[in-house]
Amino acid sequence: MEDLLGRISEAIISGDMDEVESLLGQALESGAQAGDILHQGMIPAMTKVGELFEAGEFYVPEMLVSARAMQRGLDQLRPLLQSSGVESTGYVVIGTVQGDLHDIGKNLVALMLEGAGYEIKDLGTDVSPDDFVSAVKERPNCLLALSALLTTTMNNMSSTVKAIDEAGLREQVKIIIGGAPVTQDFADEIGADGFAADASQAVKLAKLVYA
Ligand code: B1M
Repeated sequence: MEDLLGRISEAIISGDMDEVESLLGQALESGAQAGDILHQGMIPAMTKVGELFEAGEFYVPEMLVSARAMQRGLDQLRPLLQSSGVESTGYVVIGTVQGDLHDIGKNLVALMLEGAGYEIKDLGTDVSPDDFVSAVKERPNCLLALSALLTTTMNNMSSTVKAIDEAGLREQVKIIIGGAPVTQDFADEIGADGFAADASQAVKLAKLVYA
C-alpha cells in the first residue's frame, strides 16, 4: 500500500490526472480508506509541490498542473469522504478571502463540513468583504468560514471580520478561519471565533462554536 500511496503522490506532483484516477481506483479496490489516501498520499504531494516551488524547481504553471490533479483526486474521493444521510445541522458560508486564489484546502474544508451535515454556500476564491457580507445578510445565524493561504491575504480576513461588524451582523454569525499561515493568535487578534489547522479540526471547531 505504501508503494501505491507513493505513486499517487508522484502522479499528483507530475500532474498526471489519468494516472491519479487509475491509482486511486486501485488503492480503493485493495481496501485503502479514503482518509488514509488523502492524508498519506495526496496532501503530502502538495507539500512537496510547495517545497519544489520554494527551491525554484517548480514555477506557477507546474503548481497549477499539480493542483488540478489534486482536485481531480478529491472529486473522486468526495463521495467516500462524506457520510451520507446526515441531517442538516446548520448553514455555512465559506470562501477564500480577497486576493487569494488557493482553493484546494477550502474545498476540502467545505467537503468535510458538508459530510458532517452542514449546508454549504461556497463563494469560491478571491471573495471581497462585501460579498461575504451579502451572503451573511441572506442567511443570518450562519457559520462564516474564511480561508487564506498567503501571508499577504491574511489581512483580508481582518477586513472581512470588520466589514461584518460594520454591517451590524457580528452578533448573528460565528466566524472561523484557517489556512497554512493562519494561527490561533491571529484569530484572537482579528476577533474571529476560532482557528482550525485542518479540515477535520474545522468540523470539530464548527460543532464547538456553532452547532
Ligand atoms: Co501558491 N503558494 N501561490 N499556488 N501554493 C503556496 C501557498 C506557498 C506556501 C508556496 C511556497 O512558497 N512554498 C506560497 C505562499 C507563501 C506565503 O505567502 N507565505 C505560495 C505562493 C507564493 C503563490 C503565488 C504568489 C505564486 C506566484 O504567483 N509567484 C501565487 C498567488 C496567487 C494568488 O492566490 N493570488 C500562487 C498560486 C498558486 C496556484 C494557483 C498555482 C496553486 C493554487 C491552485 C488552487 O488552489 N486551485 C498554488 C498551490 C497549489 C500552492 C501549494 C503548492 C499547495 C496549496 C495546497 O493546495 N495545499 C502551496 C504550498 C503548500 O501549501 N505547501 C502554495 C494542500 C491543501 C490541502 O492544504 O491549502 O493548506 P491547505 O489547506 C489545509 C489547511 O491549511 C486548512 O485545512 C486544509 C485541509 O487540511 N485550511 C483551513 C485551509 N483553509 C481553511 C479554512 C478553515 C480551516 C482550515 O476554516 C475556515
